[in-house]
Amino acid sequence: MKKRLAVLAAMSAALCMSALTVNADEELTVIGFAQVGHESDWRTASTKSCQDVFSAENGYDLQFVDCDNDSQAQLDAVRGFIQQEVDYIIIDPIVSTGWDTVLTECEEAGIPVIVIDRTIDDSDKYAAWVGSNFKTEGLAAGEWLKAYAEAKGISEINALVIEGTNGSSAQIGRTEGFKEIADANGWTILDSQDGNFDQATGQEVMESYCKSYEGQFNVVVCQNDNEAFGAMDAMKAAGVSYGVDGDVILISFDACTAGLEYVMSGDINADFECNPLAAPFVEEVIQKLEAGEEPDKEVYMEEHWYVNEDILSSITVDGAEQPLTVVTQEIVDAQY
Ligand code: GYE
Repeated sequence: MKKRLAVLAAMSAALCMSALTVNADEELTVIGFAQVGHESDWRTASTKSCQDVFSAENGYDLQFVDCDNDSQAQLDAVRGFIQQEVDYIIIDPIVSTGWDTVLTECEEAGIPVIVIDRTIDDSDKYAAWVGSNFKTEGLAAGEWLKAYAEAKGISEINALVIEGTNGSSAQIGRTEGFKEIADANGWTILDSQDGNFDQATGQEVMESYCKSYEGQFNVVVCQNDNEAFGAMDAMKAAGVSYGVDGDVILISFDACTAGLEYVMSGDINADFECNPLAAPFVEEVIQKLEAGEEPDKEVYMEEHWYVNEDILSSITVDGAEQPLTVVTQEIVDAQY
């Protein structure tokens, strides 16, 4: 339901309205956003992207729910939006299954759903999805490691993986992609455990890995930067050296600002970007729906692969050649 801008109208006399693009008598488009939680830098950037685009100044009333990684809370949030009769619902699904019933309820209420970031894999009752190909990210990490190991004369790979939240499409895709390359090259994955996409859990998992696999691993793959930050603390405490000058190759995903700083300093060898700034593309979907047009069902975000050393210029992922970018201060400054 469109909300009258009564409050803004009252405020308009006191405020300088010249910067606002919305007139006091216009209606706000009400958007319910069921966000995963606040587990990572990536997530903070994703939330900010939505808050920036779906602001009152831009003509929106954003109803934001932080679901704190609780799938039931996320289903409840969506049902709450249906009761509120919002105009659109944005869902970043914590896990990829269990969605068909609630999406049917949205459909019956006539509320279009836009899925962002992680995918919903057991229902197609949504207008559009905007996000990343997580399997491609995992494949890229594997292809980079293969080329890097060859360039450095490393013949044996014994890897430890710290996975993202179990059942999320980001975890499933990155795990599958990396494993495909590992299997094709006869690498050993010593262990692969859930690090919940957060720093504290990443650190805990790495602490236990350092005890269980002491002296046995030469690669650590963290499925996001915050887990990598925790893993670095754990390795430091255990006396394990990592990064460009270390004994352990450290690979990460997301490429948030802090992640890229660690790539630049050589603590993380390679970081595979996942772009969280989806909201402008979501707005395009909404504008198409408002105009009665059919939006593309899938919109992929553009992303880059970042490294410290200038020894490989590209990798081939799924048949396509993709550049590797050496991180500079300029890149860090421009990153989300
Ligand atoms: O990699 C991680 C976040 O779903 C792609 O979730 C996203 C992941 C991202 O918490 O940092």
